[in-house]
Order: sequence, then C-alpha cells, then structure tokens
Amino acid sequence: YGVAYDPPVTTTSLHARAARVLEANWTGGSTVPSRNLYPHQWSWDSAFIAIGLRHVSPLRAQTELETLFAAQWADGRVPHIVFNPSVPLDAYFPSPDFWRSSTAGRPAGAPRTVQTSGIVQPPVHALAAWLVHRADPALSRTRGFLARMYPRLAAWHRYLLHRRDLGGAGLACVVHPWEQGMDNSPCWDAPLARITPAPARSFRRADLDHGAAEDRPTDLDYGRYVRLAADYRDGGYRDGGYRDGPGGEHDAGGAEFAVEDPAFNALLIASEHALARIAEELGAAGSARRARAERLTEALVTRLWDAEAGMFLCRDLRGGDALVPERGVCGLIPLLLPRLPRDIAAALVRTLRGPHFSLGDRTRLVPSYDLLGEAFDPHRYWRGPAWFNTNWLLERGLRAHGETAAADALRTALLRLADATDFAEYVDPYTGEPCGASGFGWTAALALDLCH
Ligand code: 9YW
Repeated sequence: YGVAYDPPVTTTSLHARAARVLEANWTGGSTVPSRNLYPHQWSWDSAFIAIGLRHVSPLRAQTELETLFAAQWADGRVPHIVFNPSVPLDAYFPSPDFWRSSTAGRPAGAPRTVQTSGIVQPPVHALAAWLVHRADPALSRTRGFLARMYPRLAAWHRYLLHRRDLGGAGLACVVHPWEQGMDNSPCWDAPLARITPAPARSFRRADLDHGAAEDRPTDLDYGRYVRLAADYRDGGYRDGGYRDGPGGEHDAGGAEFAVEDPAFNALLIASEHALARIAEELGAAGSARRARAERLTEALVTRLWDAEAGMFLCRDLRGGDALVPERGVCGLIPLLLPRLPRDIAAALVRTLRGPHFSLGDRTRLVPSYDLLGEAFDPHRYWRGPAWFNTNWLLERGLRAHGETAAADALRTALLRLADATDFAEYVDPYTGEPCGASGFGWTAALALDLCH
C-alpha cells in the first residue's frame, strides 16, 4: 500500500490517552516534556502543557506555572530549565554544574533553593495563566492564582522589554538559539557561523543516548551552543538593554549572538494582551498594557516584516543589523495576533498556502522550515519537521483571522497525527512519520486543548 498507518480517531480515546501522557510525565509539581529525553521542567513547554492540563486538572495547571515562577530570578528572567534535583547530573546536558546558577555570587539574583539554567524561552506564560484561570475561575480566585502570578509575569515582561531590548527598537532579543526554542533552525546558521565552537571533547551530549543522531542537531551546532552559553555564564548572565538611569540610555551589551525573532516577540505581544486581561480581572487598568502591545505590534511590523517574502524574518543585530533571508515557521507565528494589520495577515495566509509551506496541499502539518529551502531536512529537528506547538499556534491564528475551514482542517490533522504517532515530539511534514521522543508533553497537552 505504501500509505502511512492512520486509523480513524475517536476524540474520547484520544482525550484519555493524552491525559495519561500528562499524568505519566507529572513529577509532583510540574510536567517533564519527555521522561527520558528531557527529564526536567522546561519553560515554554510548561506554558503549553498548562494550556492542555487545565482541561484535566485546573489545579495541576496552576501548580505547573507556579512551580516554574518559583524559580524566577530577581531580575525578572524566567529560566528555560528548572532542574529536578532527583535526576542524575548526567541525564541531561547542559546540567546544573554547567549553568552554576546557585553557586557563590549568584548571578543576577538566581534563586537559592533550586538550580536553573540562565537563559530564557519564549514568553507564552501570561497567555497560559489567563487560559488556565478561565478554565476554573472559582478555584483560581480561591487560591489567589492570578493575584500571585501577576507581579511575577509583569517582572518577566519588564526584563524582556528592557534588559533584552538590545536593538533599541522596542523588541526583545534572544542571545542564544535555545532561547527562541527552535534550536537548530536554519535561521540561526548565519548568526551562529560567527561563533567559535567549544571543542567537541570539552562536553558530553546526553541527548544522543535517547535520540537518533540524524534527527538531532549536529556536534558542530552543539559546540557553538556550548560556547555561547558558557560566555554568557562567564559574564554573570549580564544583559545590555536599557539602563534604568535618568537618561534611560541604551546599551547594546556584549552578546555575540543577538537576534530579534518574530515568534518570540509575537508570543510576548499575545502575552502582554493576556496580562491586560489579568490586570482587569484583578480590578486594575489594562489600557497601558494594551497600548504597549499595540506599540510592540508596530515595531514587529517595522523591524521584521518582509513584503517580498510575504512573511516575517529574523533580524541579526550582529550581522549588520540585517534580516536573515531564511523562511522559518517563526516568521508565520505572528498570525496568532488578532490585531495584526489585515493586509499582513492575508499575506501570511497566502504564504502558508504557497509552495514554501504548502498548507492543505502536499504536507500533513506546517513544516518548521521552508520546503524549498536549501537546508530543508524532513527529519532533522527544527530544519523541516512539523511540530505540534507551532501548528497549534497557527491553528489559533487562522481561526482568529476568519480562516475557519483552514483552521478546522489543521485541527483535524493535528489530532490525527498526535493520535497515530503516540504524541510524537515532531513528525516528517510529508508522511507524518514520528521523530524524536514519543509521549511528548506539549503534543499531548495541545491535542487535549483541541478536543475542547
Ligand atoms: C534540547 C524541551 C525542549 C524544547 C525546545 C526544543 C528542545 C532541548 O526541547 O530543546 O536539548 O534540544 O528545541 O524548544 O523546549 O521540550
């Protein structure tokens, strides 16, 4: 036959099995992305997981976010990993002894009681907190969930909008590919090429114990990730950005890798809108936050929109402050914003349907990278495979812009593939063949969300 095994799905059984994955990955205070590949708490995973978990247990969903924010640093940053002390050091690299967050001199106010990384991940959290609240407002109010989360979320956004505004245009910058969440996207190839890799023998990758080498980033990529992270650590995790002094002067900082990414900033904008709603729910005004979200949306368009490509691109601050000519799925994620200018939303939908991403045509789900790009590889991590979180964001975006039929079709495809692949980490965009881990946290969580 040569056709991928793809049995029909009944949403009830899918629902039960997705809930079981989240149960199996629950550690008592949070949920691991994958039991063997990623045995700690990851920041944006937890936000997506909470969005699904709220349908099974609003209490656990609140706890998920509370646990993450208990590890927030004094400067407002939310670390991309919170380490589980009962997991052996060699189960994941880089481990706490690499990041050294809680050792003497604690950089930038890292917490004393938990070990964390020192870089961040996309700010999906305020959006998640709002959705979690709405799943059970009575429980949320009784527990003071939003009242406790609000100041922490506000400090998180303040960190990103001040310390990470390295370009001075209002957008947040990432200083490491891991921060943007799409680790080895071809969008990073040019900015990463300038980084001298750490010697291969100076570290040991743990990911290859559990993942197939051809599905994972290369050793050369890893050498560069390690170099960038070690330099940031050795600089005390200090950022440039706006100084709080009287002039509020701008400091570009020493970061060798500094990129304005459209997905990271779109998620920040969506979360700023959510924070406005949270403020209002708590009896405060949301208007200043809404105005800020609007300004950020304008900056996103001014800085990162490329009319010719019909999508957003990344801006490489250290590469002549130029746009990176690679089409990554990150450039489509701003579709998530309901208040995006209409012509831009329409262009994004055309690009999604066109030859580079082929929505509703040759692919089963939207790939992480340009199907026609030279670097495209249907199996290698963020260089082509389709991921469930990005597709969930695009499903929401299509719906927000009135593309109901396309959103429905994408939803059906997401549910089918989550089911048929036992909640794979990512899939071949053409065949739907599973890659990476199975029983993956956000895949199960977002499938659950789409059942509701
Ligand atoms: C790694 C946990 C994380 C995700 C990232 C993804 C991957 C870690 O896994 O990074 O070791 O490669 O790229 O987005 O948060 O699921």
